[in-house]
Amino acid sequence: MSHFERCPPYSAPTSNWVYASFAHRGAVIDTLIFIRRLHSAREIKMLKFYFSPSTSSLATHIALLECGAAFEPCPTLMSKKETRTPAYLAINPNGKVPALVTDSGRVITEVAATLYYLARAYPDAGLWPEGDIEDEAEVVSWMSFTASTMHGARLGGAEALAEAFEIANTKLDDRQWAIGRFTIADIHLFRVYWRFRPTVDAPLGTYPALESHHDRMLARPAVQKAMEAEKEYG
Ligand SMILES: N[C@@H](CCC(=O)N[C@@H](CS)C(=O)NCC(=O)O)C(=O)O
Repeated sequence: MSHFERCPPYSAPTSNWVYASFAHRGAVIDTLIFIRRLHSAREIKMLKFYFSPSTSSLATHIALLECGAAFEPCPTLMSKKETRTPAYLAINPNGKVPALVTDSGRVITEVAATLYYLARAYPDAGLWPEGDIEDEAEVVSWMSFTASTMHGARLGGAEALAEAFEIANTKLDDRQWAIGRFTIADIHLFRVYWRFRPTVDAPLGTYPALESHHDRMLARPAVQKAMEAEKEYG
């Protein structure tokens, strides 16, 4: 059975228990109980999450886990060109992951938009600086910078990436987190730096603020869990 048969576009969710496919059965019982409790206390949301391991969608995966969201993983492997199949292009005509499909059947694409949706849909996770207009604007600023300047720099190779890392390092300065407190901006920034730091291959100490941000992110359980879960898919 192909992954699209398992995750048909726009079909109604059938179960709350699908996250189990991400992990070994015995190990997920506690998680399932947690998700059940969480969703009995609030409006039930079931999201479909289209992803390819270790790509841009890792940011969305981390945010899903930070939020304790119930979701159905829909692996869409770049290595098998599954992002370019007619079935997937019907979900995201841009042929990129991530994509999230909400309960209502609406498709949300682009890392920044998926992170924003999750942060607002799960306010208890505290990933969005609700109500402080300057903080909100700064999160948008960081995510625009990460998506365009930083991620875009990969097309220019190591030199362009190094330039973008230098800017990010200066912007971070002595802050622990991008806007001073942990938000979706940190998840986005981490994913791009993590993915492209081997390309730049700079000696430790070149980007001190970015490096400690990276280590701080790696210490978060949601980051570790997302990375571990994605190993299953190659
Ligand atoms: N601007 C997009 C970029 C997403 C992106 O580049 N995704 C890549 C993986 S890192 C992808 O899905 N590529 C598949 C393809 O080009 O076939 C976003 O922020 O979501």
